[in-house]
Amino acid sequence: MVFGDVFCLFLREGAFFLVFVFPFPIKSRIFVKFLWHAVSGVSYSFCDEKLHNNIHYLIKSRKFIMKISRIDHLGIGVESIDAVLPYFENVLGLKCYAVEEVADQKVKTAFLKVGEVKLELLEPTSPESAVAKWLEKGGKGVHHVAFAVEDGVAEALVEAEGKGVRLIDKTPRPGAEQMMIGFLHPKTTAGILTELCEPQK
Ligand code: CMX
Repeated sequence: MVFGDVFCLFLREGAFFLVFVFPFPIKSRIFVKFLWHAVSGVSYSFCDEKLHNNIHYLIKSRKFIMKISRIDHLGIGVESIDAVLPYFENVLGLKCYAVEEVADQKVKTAFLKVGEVKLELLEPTSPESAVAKWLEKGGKGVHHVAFAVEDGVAEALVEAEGKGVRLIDKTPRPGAEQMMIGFLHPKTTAGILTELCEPQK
């Protein structure tokens, strides 16, 4: 056993002891979050990625089930935003309040609000775009459901992976509307391409 292995073991057992065995019940959510960040920060520096994820999960799994506060938006895949916008605006009476290109996803987006929930029309800007491929294979209508997460997308992704969900994004990345986003693979999410999101800090 090299020093690194012993150190990782110490970290893992230490985290377990602090969270599960520590005689005083840890009531404070802030304290647990602080602890989690401290241990995960150290584990990230010294351990391999899998062990780091295990440490994250171990600590989170005690109490933290990701907190979904609402559906942030429904992503709707379309060939052309201009072609479908009249339906949403002139028939449903919704208003498009923003158009934005998300270059790394190779899509143009248009946003409309329905109460708290947004509709995100997604038009591919390249045949390489995930949305273009989905449309090409006959996809129509709702492309993904985006849930707003309160406790952080990074943490939610780690938790989801720890529970057997396949990640498309290992870490959060910038999406439209100044959100940080992460996708879960539809094969492990009841067939629904799932996005987790939170406002960028
Ligand atoms: N909803 C449900 N299932 C979907 C899907 C979707 N939107 N897109 C693909 N799938 C299914 C396919 O039907 C396929 O199922 P089968 O194997 O049974 O045929 C499977 O997932 C694999 O699909 P694929 O066509 O082989 O395509 P890829 O594996 O290349 O990509 C996916 C699929 C989900 C990984 C990819 O589309 C992706 O990374 N999506 C996330 C990113 C994204 O959609 N970005 C656009 C949104 C931009 C934004 O909101 O900011």
